[in-house]
Amino acid sequence: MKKLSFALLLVVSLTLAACGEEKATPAPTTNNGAATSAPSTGGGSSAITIDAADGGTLAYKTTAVEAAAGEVTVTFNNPGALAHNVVIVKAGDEQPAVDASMASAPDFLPPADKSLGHSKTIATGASDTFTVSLQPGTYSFICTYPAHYTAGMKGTLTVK
Ligand SMILES: [Cu+2]
Repeated sequence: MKKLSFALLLVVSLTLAACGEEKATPAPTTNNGAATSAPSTGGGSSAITIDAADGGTLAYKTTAVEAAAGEVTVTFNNPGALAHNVVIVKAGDEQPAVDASMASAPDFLPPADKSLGHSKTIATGASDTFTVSLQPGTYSFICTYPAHYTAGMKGTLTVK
């Protein structure tokens, strides 16, 4: 009898969910997109994707992204017409990373002590994946190719 009423309840709630667009259900976690990639390394791992803007725009299409603390796999896609990169820094550390990148033509990437991790500088149509280990906090992802950060090529990475 108990089993029967449970089954009935299940059917009723499924029916409600199917036709009612129930708003009471908790929001799905934001890293559902990671489910298809990479075997789990035992908690605290997540995968994010950052896309550059199309054409000659000095911006990212992705302007804000969240990740779980720990090892974060970052996939960077560049559909734009210009070379771009993704450099992860703590919020506030953007300009020193940009300044330190100017000397390293043609890729214009910062030295190891000026960023927490970065992609390669990639041309139009290319993608690159890298990993970075992050504590909870607020980070910026920026393009250190000359003039791109100044023009607004930056986004926010929130790690929880
Ligand atoms: Cu750029």
